[in-house]
Amino acid sequence: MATNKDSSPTEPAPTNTTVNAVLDTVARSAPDIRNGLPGRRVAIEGTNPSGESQKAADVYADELLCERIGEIPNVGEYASEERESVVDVGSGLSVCVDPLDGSSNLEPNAAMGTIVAIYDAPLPATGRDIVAAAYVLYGATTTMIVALENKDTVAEYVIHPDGNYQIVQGEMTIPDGPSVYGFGGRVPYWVDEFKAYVEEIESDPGMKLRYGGAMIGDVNQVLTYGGIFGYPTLTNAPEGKLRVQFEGYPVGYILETAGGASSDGQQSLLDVEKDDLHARTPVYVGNESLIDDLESALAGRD
Ligand code: FDP
Repeated sequence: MATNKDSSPTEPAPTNTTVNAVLDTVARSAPDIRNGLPGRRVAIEGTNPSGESQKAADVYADELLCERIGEIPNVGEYASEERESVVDVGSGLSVCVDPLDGSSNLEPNAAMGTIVAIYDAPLPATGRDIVAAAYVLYGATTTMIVALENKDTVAEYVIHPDGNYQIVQGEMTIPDGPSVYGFGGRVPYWVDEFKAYVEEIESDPGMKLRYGGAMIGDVNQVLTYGGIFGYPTLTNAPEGKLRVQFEGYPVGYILETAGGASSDGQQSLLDVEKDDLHARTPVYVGNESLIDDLESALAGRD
């Protein structure tokens, strides 16, 4: 692993340059990840740190991103959902990656994503340490959604097969007038207050179910059409399934930057504080009015 030879302890790290380099690397790596999927759909022995089975593609995407991001000057730490510990790659910003979000969609050949969160703090960081977040969506085309600290809008890029990319929307905001919803977890394990909330959503004739089983695909539906996505607290898993550092903070940051809201059921996802790198949290993102209603509904819990 290359270390950061360019940084000097006496000079502040050029944050914008580093953030841009990380995002550029992720975008240019997306076709390599996509091209690496055929033949890597099989499960391999062992599990990731959260106890979930890994596909060969999960490990491939992680190793590729670790090597490339680790070479970027002023990146200090790299962490991924697929490895137990933080990798020390120099000094500077910390980068958290979910290399292949929704990899159980590999076999049915449905959408997946790559998520990246950049923090100006050692890991595990807080949601308020985030300086940029992005996700690649491997759908019918490959796109990338980017939210930056120094801008208050979200941009969408199309990534071409050669790794070049171009902006298609510079100021993407979540539309008013929500129309889609999708919630994960087995329904029998939803808490009663959440079930009642979902019934309200379903009774709205303007709302349609959109659930594809990969968070990034489902979140992008919400960012595109307006609505709500949630992977909720469950009676058998109060913290839900999704990971704070790798999934909760970046999607919360992106949806909030796009004018929407995020929540763990009580507060913004960006205010969730966990000490463990692989800690989980319930995740709800969408239009502010829907997130407000959700928090009110869950406030009724014992
Ligand atoms: P996957 O396990 O396929 O990687 O965080 C992982 C994730 O997918 C999310 O992308 C997705 O929203 C969720 O898990 C799906 O979980 P369920 O199968 O329980 O719905």
